[in-house]
Amino acid sequence: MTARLSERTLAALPRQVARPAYQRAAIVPGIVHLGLGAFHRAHQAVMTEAVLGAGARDWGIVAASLRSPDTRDALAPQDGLYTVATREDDAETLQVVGALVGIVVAPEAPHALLAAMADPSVRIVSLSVTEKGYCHDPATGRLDEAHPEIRHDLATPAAPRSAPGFLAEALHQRRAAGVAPFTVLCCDNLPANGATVRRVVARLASLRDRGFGDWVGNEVAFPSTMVDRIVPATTAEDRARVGASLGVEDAWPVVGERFIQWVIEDRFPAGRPDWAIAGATFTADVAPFELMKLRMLNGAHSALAYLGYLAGHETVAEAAADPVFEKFLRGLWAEIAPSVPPPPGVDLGDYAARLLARFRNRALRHRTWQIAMDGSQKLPQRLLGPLRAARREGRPARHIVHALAGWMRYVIGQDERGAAIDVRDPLRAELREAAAPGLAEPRLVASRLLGISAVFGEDLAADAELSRAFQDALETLARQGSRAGLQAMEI
Ligand code: CS2
Repeated sequence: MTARLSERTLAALPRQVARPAYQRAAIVPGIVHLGLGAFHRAHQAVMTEAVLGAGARDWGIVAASLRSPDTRDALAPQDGLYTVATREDDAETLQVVGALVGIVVAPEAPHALLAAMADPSVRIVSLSVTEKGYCHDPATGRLDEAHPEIRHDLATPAAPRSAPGFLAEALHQRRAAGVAPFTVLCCDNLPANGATVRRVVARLASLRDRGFGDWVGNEVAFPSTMVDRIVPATTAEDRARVGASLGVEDAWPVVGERFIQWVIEDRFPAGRPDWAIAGATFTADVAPFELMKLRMLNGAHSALAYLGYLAGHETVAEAAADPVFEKFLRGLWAEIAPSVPPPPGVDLGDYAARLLARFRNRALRHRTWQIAMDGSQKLPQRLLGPLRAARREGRPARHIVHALAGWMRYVIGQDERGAAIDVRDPLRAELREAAAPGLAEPRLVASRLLGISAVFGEDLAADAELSRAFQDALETLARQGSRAGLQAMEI
């Protein structure tokens, strides 16, 4: 049996594998991170690793899984160590990261997690819990007060389940103990993510006690961030390949592209690591970076996910290499770009060209199915924002509408060969009900889905011309299929 990656085996790794350049035992936790997924481990943890490597000691990360014990079970026997494999086509580099100095599984030990968050040495609580983890209404960005986890957390605040519930209770404990609040650092792809999380947590807090809600709204900092690195779910093949290169087993490495970007609003009253040394950008205004990334990158990703999946493309790299899709992407970007005020020094044409190259990275198997998940939570900021801007300004939006119709076609739940699609979405029941008339009645399905206000708000369904455009697009997709439908688009 091969040995396992751990403190003990670290010294025996091949020379070219980067590893912690500091004494891990001397590191004190300064950050609690909620959401121990692949993205965090390849993004914020890597940037923090560089800060620790440069000599800072007080920014170790205690990371918490809010659901499953799987990552803890994989990493605990490895002393929290794991590998980041950076791949671009044929090139690969490996780095073992030591920044995770503690791992908690929230459902097993909610009190231990709260104690870590309430510890005065912790000055930042960061999050990557995906869009749906905030228990908000995606169309309005407000707390969904009927959400089962929110109802639970209001009934039992001292043993929460949701991310907002943990934030509210830990802040409550700090306030009661006279400890300054931590800064809440959202690392998810939400629009105006700092302000959105502030609104959600302050509302939850005020449902507990009005004065507490005001305190959260006024005294706690929620800087906004734009986060970017493509990090697909790790596969069995990735594990085997990384293990072979290391010479020891790593039960859960992560694999990502070389590109990494983090733009952070510089508002950390309790202090922060100097992530700039790892390439992060601190700025007063994240909004233009965030709009560009959510709309140009994530919007195109979702379009490729639905239309690509339907066309039989298993990965983004496959879809983006298909000339029919490339042409579609160019048309989509041309419609999205006018809704994006370019951040200082950025040319949107160059940005789009770079995105196409990133999507085509053959070394990543980023499944279209993975990105297709949770569309109801993603589409408002990715594609509906640009659609509203186009309608307001009288600009064409055929590609945007077609991409959204791709989602509608996808949630009908049957692929082009008649096989069932495993549609994952917190609104799955509602989507399934709306899409029930199925492929036989695409026009009806389009208007029923458009009527789901948690996704589309009230305004889009009221736009008669737009409703017809959705009906036409879904009919084309249902009749002709995704790829032939794109070919038939007269652009
Ligand atoms: C993707 C993102 O899964 C998805 O919805 O669009 O995870 C994307 O890969 C990242 O935001 C890239 O930074």
